[in-house]
Amino acid sequence: MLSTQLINRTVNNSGLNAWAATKPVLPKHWKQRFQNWIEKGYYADMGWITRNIDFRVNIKKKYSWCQSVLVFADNYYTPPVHRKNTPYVSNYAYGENYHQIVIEKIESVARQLSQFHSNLKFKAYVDTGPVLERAYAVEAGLGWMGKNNMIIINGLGSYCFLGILLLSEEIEEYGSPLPDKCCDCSKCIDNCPTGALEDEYIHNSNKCLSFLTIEKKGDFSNREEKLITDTLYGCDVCQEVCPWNQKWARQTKDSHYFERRDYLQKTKNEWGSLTLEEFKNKFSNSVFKRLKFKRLQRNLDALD
Ligand code: B12
Ligand code: SF4
Ligand code: SF4
Repeated sequence: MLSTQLINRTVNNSGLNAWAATKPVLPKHWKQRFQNWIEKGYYADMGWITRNIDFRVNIKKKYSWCQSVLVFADNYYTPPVHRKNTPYVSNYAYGENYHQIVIEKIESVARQLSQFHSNLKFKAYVDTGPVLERAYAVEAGLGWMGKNNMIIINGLGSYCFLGILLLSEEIEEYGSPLPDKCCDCSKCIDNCPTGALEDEYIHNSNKCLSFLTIEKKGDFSNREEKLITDTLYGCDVCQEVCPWNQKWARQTKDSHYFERRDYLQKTKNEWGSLTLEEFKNKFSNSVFKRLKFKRLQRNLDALD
């Protein structure tokens, strides 16, 4: 059994901002919600997400040793850089590749815990496995799920990466879902520039600027191109308008998350003159790398 006090201490040492814990098997309604989303085709061309459905909601399917799931939040927020004449780049792309940063922090927690439990088995994920991270975050009580599908954490807001740590030990205290604080608000739905938030909790990736500018392979259709307007990489509109972010979002203390801030304040022409060589050098350890040079050009061509 791992004590709450011990976990608190290791998390404080790691630089992560919050944690909560739950069991490895999610309540049944999460699978149902996920399947509805798939059936409607809201996953666009991310076919990989339709696989491993049982594991996404039940970690025991693959890791029978798993007794507990710790879910972490890492604040990455810095004030937005874009100006009127600079293409829009979302906040999470201002820094180094978050997968590596968050996973290192989580593994440092695991290593510290292992010093007290020599047989402890663990496995960390930050987008790196087929797990419904946001559903685990809700069940653990790390935050509540906003109507924009983002996990909003009390005192921090939603500009936080999530990551999970599977553990082979029981822990002293498990969390439970928090009360919803969206209440009558619908600002994220009303302000989504493309109508991708079709209803409360209903996110259609086919229309989402984040999907179109980051994940979509190949050329844009005419319909898609019209949606792009000023967006070069990702979208934060449904977070920017959220009253809870306006109240709670604070600059992260982790400088890895804002290393490229100034570099990203480029006009469309400046972006257009970037060479392949410069792209590779500047973005070798950035989420931009996922885009590849060709899709950066595609996005630039689609800008108004
Ligand atoms: C695929 C993916 C995407 C896709 C699809 C988005 C989506 N809505 O799922 C695209 C590329 C569009 C995307 C965009 C973004 N993403 Co993304 N994405 C993922 C990924 C890899 C899987 C998500 C997934 O499984 N989606 C499937 C859908 C069905 O699940 P869901 O969003 O949890 O949807 C739930 C609701 O529909 C809910 N539901 C339905 N009815 C009801 C009713 C009630 C009452 C409730 C409470 C819930 C509910 O049930 C569904 C099942 O869980 C996760 C990492 C991971 N492994 O979890 C990151 C992740 C979700 N993304 C993240 C981020 C930061 C973003 C962006 C902000 C990036 C950006 N700035 O451009 C945007 C935000 C868009 C948005 N509003 O969701 C973070 C979110 C952090 C947080 N605080 O919530 C994650 C967790 C990555 C990470 N490790 O930090 N993403
Ligand atoms: S990320 Fe942008 S396009 Fe996607 S749902 Fe949020 S506001 Fe809409
Ligand atoms: S904008 Fe309003 S409805 Fe949307 S997530 Fe924030 S509080 Fe909830």
